[in-house]
Amino acid sequence: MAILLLLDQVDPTPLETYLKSHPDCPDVRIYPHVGCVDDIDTVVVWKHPQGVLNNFPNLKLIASYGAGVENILSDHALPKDVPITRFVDETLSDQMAEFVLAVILNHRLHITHYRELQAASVWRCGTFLPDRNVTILGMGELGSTTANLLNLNGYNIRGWSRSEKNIPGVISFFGDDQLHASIADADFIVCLLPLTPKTKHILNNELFNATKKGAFLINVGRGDHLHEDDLMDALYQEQLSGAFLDVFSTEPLPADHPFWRHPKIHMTPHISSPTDKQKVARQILDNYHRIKRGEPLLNQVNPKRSY
Ligand code: NDP
Ligand code: OXD
Repeated sequence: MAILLLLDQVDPTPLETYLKSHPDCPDVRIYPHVGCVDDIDTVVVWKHPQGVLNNFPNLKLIASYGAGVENILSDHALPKDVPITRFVDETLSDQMAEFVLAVILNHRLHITHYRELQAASVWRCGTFLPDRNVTILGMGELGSTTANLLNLNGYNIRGWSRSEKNIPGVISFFGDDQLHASIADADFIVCLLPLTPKTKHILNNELFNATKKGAFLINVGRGDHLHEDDLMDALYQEQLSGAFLDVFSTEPLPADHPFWRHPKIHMTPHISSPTDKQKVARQILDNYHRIKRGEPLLNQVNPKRSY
């Protein structure tokens, strides 16, 4: 039997090498070089071409290369009853927490702004922003680790999730009714939600107007969490003071997209927490063997919840 790597926008070669470095690894193939479709019992996917997962009659496992699974769950030809796993990992959570802290510090301490002044040979001193209220939307693996790191650094944290949380130093808000209350005092809104039918375009005018004027948005979840026109509007109206975006509805972001040149938008190309290939390789193999032994899987997704 064989593992098929179906990865878009990710070089499959390092993952193939890490997988094959383990003596318990079966045959590995890289799409589109599938060979006999009957051999494929596991697929590893990232932004895979929609519709292809149905081509493998002996498929037993769909493993996401990353934490987000929206691309898998929205596949119209997703084989029924094949378990789906995702990447959950301490390093992934720690990287994200560090990234969000860095974005907040950059904004409060005006680091990027001083680089711009340097380029113009301008000596001008400002003061640090006092802003320390952070609301994190999504208090799962990444959100809760981010909350803990920010809390240790003296930030006041509110977290919003589906279910109530009991995390020391974090005020928990939960359910649709408490969304606006969770962001009412936010200086920073951090989106770490999964993309689901319920969270699509959750970062919209209604939400921006429920926060205090001048809040700063950080989207490290998914591009489709954001209603792009509403962001442009909120920045123009100064309801938001700025936005840091790591994820976009279309990736790579088209060259003519207005975000590229917007003075209040700071962007990175979906790098806030990359998958560690060595670690994901081990998780994939562990689940491969769990399936064979009929054991419960690590980090199995619940499709009914959509994340
Ligand atoms: P988890 O599944 O661990 O956590 C998701 C959180 O969102 C949970 O707290 C969940 O609530 C909450 N949630 C989901 N739906 C709703 C809803 N309708 N209303 C309120 N809360 C909701 O996910 P991770 O923390 O592992 O990852 C989050 C996302 O981060 C990924 O799906 C991915 O899109 C993104 N990501 C981005 C990366 C990047 O490089 N930019 C890297 C990795 C991930 P509850 O706890 O009650 O279930
Ligand atoms: C992920 C990502 O979901 O990198 O893991 O976006």
